[in-house]
Amino acid sequence: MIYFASDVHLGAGDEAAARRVERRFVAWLDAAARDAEAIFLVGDIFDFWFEYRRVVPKGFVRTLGKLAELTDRGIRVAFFTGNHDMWVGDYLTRECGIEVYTAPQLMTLSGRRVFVAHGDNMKIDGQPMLKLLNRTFRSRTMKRLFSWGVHPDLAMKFGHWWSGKSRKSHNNKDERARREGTGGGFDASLTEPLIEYAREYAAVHAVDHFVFGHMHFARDFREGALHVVNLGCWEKNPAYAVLDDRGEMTLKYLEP
Ligand SMILES: [Mn+2]
Repeated sequence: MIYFASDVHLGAGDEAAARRVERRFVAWLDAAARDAEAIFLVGDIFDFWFEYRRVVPKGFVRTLGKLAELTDRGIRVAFFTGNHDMWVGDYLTRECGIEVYTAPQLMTLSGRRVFVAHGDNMKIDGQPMLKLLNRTFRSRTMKRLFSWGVHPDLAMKFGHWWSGKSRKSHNNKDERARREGTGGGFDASLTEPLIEYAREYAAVHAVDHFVFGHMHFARDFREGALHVVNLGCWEKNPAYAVLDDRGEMTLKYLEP
């Protein structure tokens, strides 16, 4: 079995809330590890992460310890960076044995072609400001500037402020969707850009399943041969996906 989860946003909110989410995530990892051949973490696992050559952020010990334990046992762990944790360096690989991917991947898993991506930076041509921000934050210069010019405590303070702001704007979108009566408190149309991306990609590549995070809305979308799974966020809409040995992919919901 291969498991997929995203948008855990470890470290978000107050200390008690963050600890609750982390315990739950570690319990989920434990449960998955019973029959997991691989675990795919599809972005925004950390609400904010920035690592220096010799310094990593405080916290996350339960998660890091568990991930190291799983890879020591021979379970493959693949980590895709999201827009909140794009600054992951080589620490997770060297210390925890995790494979890190910074770009979307088309992989063969359980005999199926599976496209995996966090889902940020896709279909955002109509949003020049977002495009510019993405480019700035991803640039090597920005990373170097932070590494050498900003005290770690200050960098973390900025990062948490920025992450909180970004999550809030996401939540406001949900709130708007609720007011406009799309129901359930979440708006399925949020996932449309990614579904559109998948449609276009599938027109020129053979893909059995698409897996995305980012939109914080769990959705299992099928249209003819197209299958797109959107993983939910752990704070409000927790869900994960399982790819079984026959190559079937299923979205499973957890209690919010
Ligand atoms: Mn997210």
